[in-house]
Amino acid sequence: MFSQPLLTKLRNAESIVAFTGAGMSAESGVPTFRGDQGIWKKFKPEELANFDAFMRNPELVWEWYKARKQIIAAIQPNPGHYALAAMEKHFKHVSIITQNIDNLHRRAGSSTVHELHGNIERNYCIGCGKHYTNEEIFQQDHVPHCPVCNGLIRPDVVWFGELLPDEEWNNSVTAAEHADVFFSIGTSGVVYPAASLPLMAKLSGAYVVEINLEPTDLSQKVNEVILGKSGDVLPQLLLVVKNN
Ligand code: BV8
Ligand code: ZN
Repeated sequence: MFSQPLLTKLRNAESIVAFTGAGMSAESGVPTFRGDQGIWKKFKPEELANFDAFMRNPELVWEWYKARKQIIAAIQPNPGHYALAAMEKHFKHVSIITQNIDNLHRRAGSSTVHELHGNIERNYCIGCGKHYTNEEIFQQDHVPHCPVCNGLIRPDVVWFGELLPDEEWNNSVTAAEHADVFFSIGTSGVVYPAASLPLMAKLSGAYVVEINLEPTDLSQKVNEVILGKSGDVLPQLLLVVKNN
């Protein structure tokens, strides 16, 4: 499953980066975006995951995010998440750069996680910026409002047309540029600027490996493609690293 060049790169590597998308959490029960039961099947991204849609119809957007919060609160990280967390014992630097808002990498024990698109466990008031937990907003039925300024509360995620959080983006670019081996895991690589990171890493000399159920737009541009479920491939990779 793993080529000799990859094993050699891993043997001499100090910095490993895992860039993850919805496919990383699929085996935990989080619907992917573009898969057949994908959540985008029912709703188009521009309809829900953008600020104008929220201001136009906050009920609809909140109904959708509350449903996703409940799904994510009821699931666990999968063996893929735990394998990436365990990699920290075998390399000097292991960075997770994720497009996922499900907090599963942290829950699996990864210590360096750059959340490019936010985190569904956080919320904030668009009026005064005050932060609220899911527990606090679930006390309010319908659309949660800020008890301080009565502003609308929104999930702390990045919507289409919104800039990514500076610190998360800058830390992700730095990690990509210093990676010895860069894994692109369970992402279709269609949403920017996140999708530009694997090539940024390759241009900086990283050995770039794609792990996905099927080929993507990225497959032609990386050094190695491993077709399979991340929940199967990553634990096997950890075993190889342990004995490498
Ligand atoms: C911005 C949070 C500046 C919210 C998300 C350049 C070119 C074209 C368009 C643009 C561009 N630059 C900017 C844009 C616009 C836009 C964009 O990229 N549009 C796309 C659709 C073309 N980008 C933005 O708006 C970004 N902001 O650029 O600001 C700006 C401002 C004004 C005007 C212009 C620019 C903000 C983007 C962030 C949006 N927020 N999420 C929420 O979740 O509710 S994006 C969301 O969708 C995810 O975070 C993720 O990024 C994306 C979904 O992609 P994936 O995670 O890859 O999931 P997908 O289902 O597609 O694929 C899953 C893969 O896994 C598949 O390949 C499958 O085969 C595989 N798989 C499945 N199971 C498994 C598996 N693999 C392994 N194992 C398994 N078990
Ligand atoms: Zn407020």
